[in-house]
Amino acid sequence: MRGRLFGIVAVAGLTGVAGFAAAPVDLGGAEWAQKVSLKGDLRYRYETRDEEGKDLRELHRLRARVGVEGKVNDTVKAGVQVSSGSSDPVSSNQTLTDGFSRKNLYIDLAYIDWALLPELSLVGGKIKNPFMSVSDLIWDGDLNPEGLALQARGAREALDLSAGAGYLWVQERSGEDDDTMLYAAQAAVKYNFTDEVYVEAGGGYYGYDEIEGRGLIDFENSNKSYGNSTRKVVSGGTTNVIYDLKYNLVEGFAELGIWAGIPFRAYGHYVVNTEADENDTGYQAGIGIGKAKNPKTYELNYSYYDLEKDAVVGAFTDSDRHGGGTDGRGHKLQAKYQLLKNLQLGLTYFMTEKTISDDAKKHDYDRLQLDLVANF
Ligand SMILES: [Ca+2]
Ligand SMILES: [Ca+2]
Repeated sequence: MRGRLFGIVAVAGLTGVAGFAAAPVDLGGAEWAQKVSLKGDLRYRYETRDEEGKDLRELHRLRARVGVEGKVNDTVKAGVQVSSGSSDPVSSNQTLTDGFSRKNLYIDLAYIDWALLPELSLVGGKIKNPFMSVSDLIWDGDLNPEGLALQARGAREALDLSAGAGYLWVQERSGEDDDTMLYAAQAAVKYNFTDEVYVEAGGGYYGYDEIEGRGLIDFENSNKSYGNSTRKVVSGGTTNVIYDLKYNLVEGFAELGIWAGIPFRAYGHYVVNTEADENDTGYQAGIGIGKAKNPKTYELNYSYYDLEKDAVVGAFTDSDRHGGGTDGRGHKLQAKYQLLKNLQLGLTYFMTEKTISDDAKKHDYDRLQLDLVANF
C-alpha cells in the first residue's frame, strides 16, 4: 500500500515536472514582481497627553499604511498608498474607539514620477513632500502635498547638490485668482569631507498665494487656525473666521554628520515669515546618535524648538508637540530600539509649552508616546 502510494506520488511528480518542462506556462509573476513593489507599515501606539488645566488623556492608536509603486516604463513610476486615519493632512492615526466599528481608509499618496533627465524628475499628484528637511519645524512628516514638483539631484566630486520647486494646490475656489496656492523653491548642498564627515546646508522659500483674508485651512471645519492669527468677518447673518496675515516663509538649515562606529548628527533649522511683524520666527536644534535599523541597534534623539504663532502655516506643521500647530516651544526626547528584523520599539516624550504668545494663557503640555512599529 505504502509502495503503491509512493509510486502514484512519484508518477504524479514526474508528470508534473515533465508537463512543466514541455509546456511552460508563464504567468508573468517574475516580471510583475520586478515592476511592482508593495510595502506597508503598522504602528501600535500608547499615548498620554498631560495638558495643564485638563484631565490626563490616555489612548491607544493605530497607523496602517499600504503602498504600491509600479514601474510604468524606463523613466516613469506611478504609486498609490492608502492609510488609516481621517482626512487630517498631518496625521494618519486612528484612535481605538467607537465600539469596535470598522475604520476608514484614505488616499495617502497617488502620484506619477517622471525622470525627465537622469538628474531631474517631475512629480505630480498627491505626492511625498518634495522638500528635504533636517527637522519637522515647518512640515509634519505625515504631510503629502498636492500638485506638481520638480526635483533635481546631482553629485560633483565631494559635493551632493539637490534642488526642488513646487507648484502646489492648497485650496481650489471658483473665482479668478481665488485659489490658495503654495509656490516653493529650495536648494541644498552637502559637502563630504571624508566618508565619515559631511556638512549639509540649504535654504528655501515658501510663498502662499491668497491665504490672508481667506477661510481657515481646517479639515475639521471647526474654525481651528492651529495657532495662527485670525480675524472675524460678518456677512449677513454669518460670522466667518479668516487668516489675518500673509505667509511667505524663508528657511535656512544646516546639518553636520559624523560616523564614528555609529552615526552622529547635529542640526539647526530656522524659519521666518517675512509677512508678519511679530511672532514671526521659528527654530529647532537637535542632536541624534545611532540608527535603529538592524536587530538590537538603537538611536537617541533630542531637540528643542520654539515656533512662534505666525512663523509658519499651523495646519501643516508637526501634529504632536504641544498638541500640534504653531505657538509653542519645548523639548522632544526620543529613543528607538530595533527589537527584531522589521520590528521597532520607540519612546517619545514631549515636554512643551503651549500658547506662548500670550503670557496669561501660556500653559504646559506634555505628551508621551510608546510605539511598536512593524514594516513589511
Ligand atoms: Ca503627524
Ligand atoms: Ca479655481
